[in-house]
Amino acid sequence: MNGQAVSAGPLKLSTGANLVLVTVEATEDGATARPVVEVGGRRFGIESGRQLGVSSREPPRLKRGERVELRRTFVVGEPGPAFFPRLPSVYLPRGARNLLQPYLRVPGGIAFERPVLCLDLPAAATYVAADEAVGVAVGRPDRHAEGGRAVTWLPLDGLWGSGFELSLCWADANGRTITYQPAIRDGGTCDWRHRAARVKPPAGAVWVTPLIIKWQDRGITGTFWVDNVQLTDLRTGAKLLDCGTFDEPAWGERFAGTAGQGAGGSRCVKIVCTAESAQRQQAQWVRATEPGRTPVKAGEEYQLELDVKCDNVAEPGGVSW
Ligand SMILES: [Ca+2]
Repeated sequence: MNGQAVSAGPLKLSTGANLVLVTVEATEDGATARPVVEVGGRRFGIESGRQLGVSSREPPRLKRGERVELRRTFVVGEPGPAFFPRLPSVYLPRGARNLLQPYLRVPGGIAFERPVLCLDLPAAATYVAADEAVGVAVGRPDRHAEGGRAVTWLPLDGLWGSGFELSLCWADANGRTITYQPAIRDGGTCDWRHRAARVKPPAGAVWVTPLIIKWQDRGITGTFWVDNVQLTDLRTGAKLLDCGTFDEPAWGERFAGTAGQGAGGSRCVKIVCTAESAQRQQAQWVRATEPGRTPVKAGEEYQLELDVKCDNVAEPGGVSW
């Protein structure tokens, strides 16, 4: 546990991330391993990353002498009173629908695999629907009654890490910056994955320029790769960026892109954040020429897309959502 050998039996979890790693060796052919950790009266399988009884995934059958390593991370929040509401009991009108906004602190440096949110309510209250406006995609709910409680497991398909950011720099008619809008964030460790976000220009914006950035003063470390950045006008379907693959001739010789490591062996942007550069800003504008701004219209909606890959991208403070 957390790199230290411990005996089987009660484990003491500390505040923050607790990595439980179990090494299993099969003593006969066809053996399976299903280690279990019980936390707060709930049993969690180490192998599946989900609560037992929820996942139908079967543990692998092992050959005699075969060894496997199974692991799972438990994150324990800071002890203290509930953030909201600061009441021992909350009364809700019968028949009412109420919006519950969880504030979950996602520790930096943890690569989440299939995170699931457990919503444990009194039997009189049931989960209705998820509002994805907060930027987290919620998968199909798995609901069941459990000891007079209504328990719902919600797969969080879009709980991303942080450290990499695609920021949109919006500018007015004079080219003056109005704001930098964080549009897509990612982190942890992941192979190439496609990310998309819908955005609208803020008041007064007539230009936009995407910026790939690792912000300064946040202690961010790790390496990320970015490719195929595109901005689409959702009304007309027009693709607005002409330099988002980083392979376009317009980039010229002076562009320090990384050849051969992008999608399909193409050129991409690679940013390496070391401990020495952790407090420095590292960034790349998505524009092949100056000023390279893209015109936008007020009131229109745009889709921003990109491919990103991360290797151990960690932001010590993590992110909340
Ligand atoms: Ca490329």
